[in-house]
Amino acid sequence: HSVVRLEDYQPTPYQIDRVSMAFRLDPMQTEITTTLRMAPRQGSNNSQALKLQGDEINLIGARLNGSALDASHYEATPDSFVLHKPPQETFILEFVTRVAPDNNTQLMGLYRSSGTYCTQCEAEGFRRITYFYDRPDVLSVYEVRIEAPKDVPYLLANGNLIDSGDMDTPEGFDTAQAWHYAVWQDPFPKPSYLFAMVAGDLARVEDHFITRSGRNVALHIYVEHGKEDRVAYAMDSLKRSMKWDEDVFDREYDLDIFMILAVSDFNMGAMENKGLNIFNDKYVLAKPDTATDTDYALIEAVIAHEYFHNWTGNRITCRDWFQLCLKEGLTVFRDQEFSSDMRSRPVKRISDVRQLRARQFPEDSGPLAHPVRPEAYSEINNFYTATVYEKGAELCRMLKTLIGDDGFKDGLDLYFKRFDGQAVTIEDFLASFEEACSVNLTQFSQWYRQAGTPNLVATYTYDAARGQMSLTIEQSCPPTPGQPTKKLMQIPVRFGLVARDGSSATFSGIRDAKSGGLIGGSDCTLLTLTNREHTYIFEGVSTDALPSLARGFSAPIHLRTNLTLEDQLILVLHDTDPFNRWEATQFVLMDHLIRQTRANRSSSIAVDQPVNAALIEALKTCLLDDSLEHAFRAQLLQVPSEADIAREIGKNVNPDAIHAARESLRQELAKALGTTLVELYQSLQDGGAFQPDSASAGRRALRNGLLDLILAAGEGTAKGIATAHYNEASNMTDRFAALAAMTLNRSTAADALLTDFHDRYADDALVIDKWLSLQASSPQEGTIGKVKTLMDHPSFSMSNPNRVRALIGAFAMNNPIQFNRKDGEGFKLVADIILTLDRSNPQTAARLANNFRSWKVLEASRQTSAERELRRIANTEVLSKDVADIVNRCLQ
Ligand code: LEU
Repeated sequence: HSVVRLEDYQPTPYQIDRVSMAFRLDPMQTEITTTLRMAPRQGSNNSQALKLQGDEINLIGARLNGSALDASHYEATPDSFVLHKPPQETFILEFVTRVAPDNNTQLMGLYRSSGTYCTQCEAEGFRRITYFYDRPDVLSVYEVRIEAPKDVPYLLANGNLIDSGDMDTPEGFDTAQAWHYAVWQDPFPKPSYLFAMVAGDLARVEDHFITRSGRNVALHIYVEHGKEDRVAYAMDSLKRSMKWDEDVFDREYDLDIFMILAVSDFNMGAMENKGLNIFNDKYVLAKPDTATDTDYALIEAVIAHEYFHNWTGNRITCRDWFQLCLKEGLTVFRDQEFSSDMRSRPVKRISDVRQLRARQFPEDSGPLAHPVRPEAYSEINNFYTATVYEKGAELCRMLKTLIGDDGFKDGLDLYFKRFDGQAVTIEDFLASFEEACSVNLTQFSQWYRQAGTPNLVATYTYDAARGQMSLTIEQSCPPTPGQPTKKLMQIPVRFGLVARDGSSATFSGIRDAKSGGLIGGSDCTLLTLTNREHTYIFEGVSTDALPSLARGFSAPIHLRTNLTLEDQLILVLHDTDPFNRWEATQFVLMDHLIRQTRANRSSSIAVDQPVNAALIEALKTCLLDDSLEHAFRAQLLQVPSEADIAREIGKNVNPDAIHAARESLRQELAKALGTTLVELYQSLQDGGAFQPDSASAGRRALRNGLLDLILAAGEGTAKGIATAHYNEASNMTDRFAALAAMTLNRSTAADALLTDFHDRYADDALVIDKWLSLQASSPQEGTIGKVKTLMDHPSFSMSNPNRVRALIGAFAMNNPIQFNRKDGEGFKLVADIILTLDRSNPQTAARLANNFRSWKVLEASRQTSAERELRRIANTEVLSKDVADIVNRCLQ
């Protein structure tokens, strides 16, 4: 398969400034007439042929300047259209193409979901509708006419509705059926990936938003009939996003209407098409008895993300797909900031870092590692990754840390002003900050070019006699595919000092040990690493103190320090940075887990390591500290995940030993904390009506986290508590938490409640997804058989990506011991499904294949089984480019 390279970028020789399209809708034979107004691009070599992209295009006819083209003038295949002698001034090229939306199982281009016609064009779906320069640097104004029978009442596209009405039934259609049409015009030039068209028999929920300049924007959310009562939170999130973007980023909405459509068949989360966002319904629909607090938070974040794209993505877009992080990294950063303002900033930071470590760190340390701005790809769909999105967001956050809040605002304002209406690069983005803030970001830009998570090693010593602390920090970055050696990075390290006795520690200034130069005064909170090694001398340190480093996770790095367990426990209790309090807790827990895992492996009879008594005391203190948010305390209770532990161990991983270590730690913690857990649990009961706000969600999170830990100690009285928790729950958050805790802690009551849960929600696909995921995540030996059985369950469907992710994705992602089974059956099951799914939906199949990315860290026998399955996939005769790319990179 051919590789696309950043260095080969060339603008197109022709431009397309106007596109008009007419869709005559039919499930099996939609006819699309596309008219392109084109002209040679100024300064381009005009002798070049005109070559447009297609993908499975069925061409019915082509016309140039109104006359039919005969076959000698062009060459058309399903994948491309070449016009041999294109005119040298403005010309009109017209195509008639035909597609069958009902046969489109890839869910790219025009397809139907539960009867609704919809489109998905990012990244390269538009070329499945018509021939085009299907790349983000070709910006055109679109006018779209949609014709359909009247039993398809809503006809939508980007921009503003400019005309609609009745029409004659077109020739060849049943004359008993009346037809209508609508015409939409989008005044903003856009790339083809932002095109959208929708038609369906839907329910519409309406609201409006008045922008700060007084524009009244109609807000419409379209859902399946009967789901209208699940839209309120999405609508509320949208209005809050619109207001927040005005207040915080000075960005106002620019059309008179903003529409969202929720569909049940969607490959990804959601799509920011101009004025007409299309969403996976999972990120729109919520009511208290079907959605959990996590669902509510995700809806808020995804609604915001897609809305924020209107400026970061749509008004200013990417020059090419290598620049994907330009819009995605920045927009994730923006949605994270929004959620932090709406909810608890420290807790949001903790959960984002958990995500980053769970999804991005394994990517960055394995065969699929790539820079935030990659330099080559063979299938762009495979680069919608945690690295581009989440690490991309971290780079924006670091930039803000380095140049300060005001500088960041100035740089962004310049970026918006200078590049509005353009398709640009990361260099353009960084240049805005360099110019606005007079800084040099050359070294910083390495973050976009180099893959891999940098390692920092920090060593401190405290000299009481001189009142000095010396702190040495060394950086390195491991090799990644194609990048054996790395350049030094610019790394912001936020810090503070924490006195050993918990009082506040001050210092008078910081000097560079080598040059003696002053780095900062008594108010300094940021160290900026640029060399391989720095030694800082803190002078006038008031009391025996510890450094608290990388506060708020100030860079996406892996940090080792010479802080002892005792030192870390001081941070657990006294650090004023909530993130580092949590981080210190995780450190102490991880230390135990690593030792326990080692013990489990070295002897056939596992010997439980004693849990650090001071840790138990510290946890107890935190749990009972009412000055700490509930949600924060809930985070402290969550033991590092099995994947976290595997990553920390890094090689020769035995998932069974890790699982057992984590189980035994949870059990020991639960026993040691005993009544503290139960009493706190009981005090958190709440009788009021469900509210989705952050404080209420935090209280539920703590109560549910406590229940989970109580169950870990063994069934005893816990079974009764958990069963009551399930039965008496007044909302999905609590009911599902009880079910999950019982299932994952192997309660004997779990099976009966799983059946009850299914029967209560059998008709509710999104709730049944939770039921599927939970069973696939169960560590029990029988899970693999259960997953196979569930694939035959009437609720499961291989053609719906949400179902596939719920069952198979959860098995591969959330069930380390069953997916990585020693007998290889877990790998085999997932490989079989990848191969089956690849025939209908390669994009979703490739996503599943990503779960093999950490196979090389496993112990030898498991590596062998994983490799066997990867080779079996790679050697399959008919394989999509998507899956082949992932599997071949995994094997490299
Ligand atoms: N641009 C989308 C997003 O907001 C992704 C797309 C591929 C559906 O993440």
